[in-house]
Amino acid sequence: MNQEIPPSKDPVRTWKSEDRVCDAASIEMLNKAAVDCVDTCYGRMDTQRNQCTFGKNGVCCRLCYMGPCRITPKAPRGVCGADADTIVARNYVREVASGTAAHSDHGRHLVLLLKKVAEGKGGSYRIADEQALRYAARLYDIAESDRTKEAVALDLANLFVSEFNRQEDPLATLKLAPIRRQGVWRNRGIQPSGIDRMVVESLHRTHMGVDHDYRNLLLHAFRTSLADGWGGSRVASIASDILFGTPSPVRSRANLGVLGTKTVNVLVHGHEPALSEMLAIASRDLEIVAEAKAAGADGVTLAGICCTANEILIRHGIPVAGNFLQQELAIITGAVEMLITDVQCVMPSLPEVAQAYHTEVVSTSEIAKTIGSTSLPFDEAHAMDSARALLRRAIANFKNRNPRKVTIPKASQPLVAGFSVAAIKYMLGGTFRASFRPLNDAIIQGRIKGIVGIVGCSNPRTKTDSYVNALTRELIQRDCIVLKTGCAAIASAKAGMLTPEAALEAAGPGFREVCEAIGIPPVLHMGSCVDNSRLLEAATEVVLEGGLGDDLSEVPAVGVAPEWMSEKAIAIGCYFVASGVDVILGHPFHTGGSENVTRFLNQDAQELFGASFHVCPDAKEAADKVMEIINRKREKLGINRKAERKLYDMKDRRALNV
Ligand code: SF4
Ligand code: MSK
Repeated sequence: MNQEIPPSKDPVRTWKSEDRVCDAASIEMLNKAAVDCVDTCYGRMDTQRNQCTFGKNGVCCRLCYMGPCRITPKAPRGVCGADADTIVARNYVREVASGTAAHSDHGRHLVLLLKKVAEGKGGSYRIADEQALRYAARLYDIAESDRTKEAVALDLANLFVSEFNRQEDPLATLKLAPIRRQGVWRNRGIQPSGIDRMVVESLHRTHMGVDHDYRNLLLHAFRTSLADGWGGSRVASIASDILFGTPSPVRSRANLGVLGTKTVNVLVHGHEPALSEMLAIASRDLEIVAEAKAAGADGVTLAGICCTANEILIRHGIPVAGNFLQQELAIITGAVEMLITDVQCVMPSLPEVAQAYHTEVVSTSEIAKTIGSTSLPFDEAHAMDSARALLRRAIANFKNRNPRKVTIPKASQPLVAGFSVAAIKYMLGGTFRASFRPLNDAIIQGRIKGIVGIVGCSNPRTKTDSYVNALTRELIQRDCIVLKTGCAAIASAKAGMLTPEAALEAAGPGFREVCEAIGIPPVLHMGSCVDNSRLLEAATEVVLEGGLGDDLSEVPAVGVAPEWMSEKAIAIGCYFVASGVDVILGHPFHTGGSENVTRFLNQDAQELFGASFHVCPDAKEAADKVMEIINRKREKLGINRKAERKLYDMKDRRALNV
């Protein structure tokens, strides 16, 4: 069924696919898009190339109807008198608030679902991981012994609901951070109260005529982001693990080659796992498979795009079709019967792309509709019925597939994903002595130099996945363990970096020994972008284990967002910095119009939180910066001596408790 793609015939296109994307599957599909006369984000990036410098520098204000106002050397103040500092800072706060709202609303849905399950009104949902539930209850001082799991879940769900509603008290979840970090937040006056209140307050402060002090505004941006990372996102991950199971290492594959040539292909795309969990179960239902066969297919292939993909990958091993910039390319294969969307990172162009093929785009969230897609709101009370109905609709669409329009790329790579903190602890220490000790020891001995979280999106302004993959290779070669989430994790999967074998080939000598002894890939896939809170959870475990400082700012750890694009990424960056972890950005925020705001984020934050933002447009430069930060922290901890090279024998392996 695969067809050869001739070179681009598109007279308008002035670029080559291989200059815009890295992997073979994406190159093939971008070439096919040209032949099929289908527009994609790469073409639209060109038509938008002349981007507004006022917007880019953050100096356009349209907060009231005396404006819009733009700041220039000749017009240094808006009509109301706001200067560049105020305007840039207000725009930034709104970005952080939007990112926080997106993650936290996702968290809210899961918390409300947990509450329904606890009350016996959860329909097809149940508590999948009682151990995770009881562990979480203990973290929040909720009595759990001699109580039913439903009673414990109800108390926990109610506490989580109150995290959204709190009016004055700080979030209860803040206490999951190291004690010293909690003190930093208290002393700086940025302990967030209720998540909803922080977002509302962000909008209030940035309304015309309220908060004009850029420093006060930016402190609130950090405070709001903490309500995300140590609030909405954190409870989202905890509730997901309880409802759907805590991820543990699982094998699968990634890239468009996971689509079936003879199966009904159904893709899930977005972020919320409630529906996709049911689809994962329903797609293996014998009745559904039989119906697919009756329709002339060999069965059903369920795969994912973006973070919904990550959610069902890390729990069920469902393959990943692609990351953010492959959502249009997946439809262009001509082999997708249905693309099911929920919320966030869904391009409004999808129905238009789908018009060239037979794909039905179905939106399932009341709050996320697109003209041209079929709106079938997901009925959580009858979740399994909803999932089956969607699959049946996709099966019915199989007959409309046009073989002449189908090209499924061959490329797909094997991977291991699902490294929750509990799973890492277990791998390091076994069931009875699960602990981060071996990791801390490896860092102290210098076999591992530090921990680097590489996270975030892909962005058509640069060659897709190229920075992420170059940086990842560079860092594991320099003996850093790399933790990944979101679309950056999928980029590594497509590049074959999520296998234990990748360590043998690409890791530095010290790190390779550790990977071999434990049997882990050099790059650990920890989940979706809401799961960035898991990275801070892991860093907290390192602090609690001892020997690497008392605070997150002392741990040799850095965050990098190479190809980010979303407001959620800004919120994530802020909560990393406010937590004491330096963050390197592949491209800057829209804050260049204010020297003061830029200095606050890139320098002053260091004084306040022990971490700040850094901008490195080049992967090699970013790797050097990462090592500079890590070595500085190692120096301060007194562990920056050269590691003694030594191969692990059986005694050493036993000492690692594996
Ligand atoms: Fe212009 Fe001030 Fe209104 Fe913004 S708030 S649009 S700067 S007048
Ligand atoms: S999906 S926010 S493009 S990581 Fe989470 Fe990917 Fe970024 Fe969306």
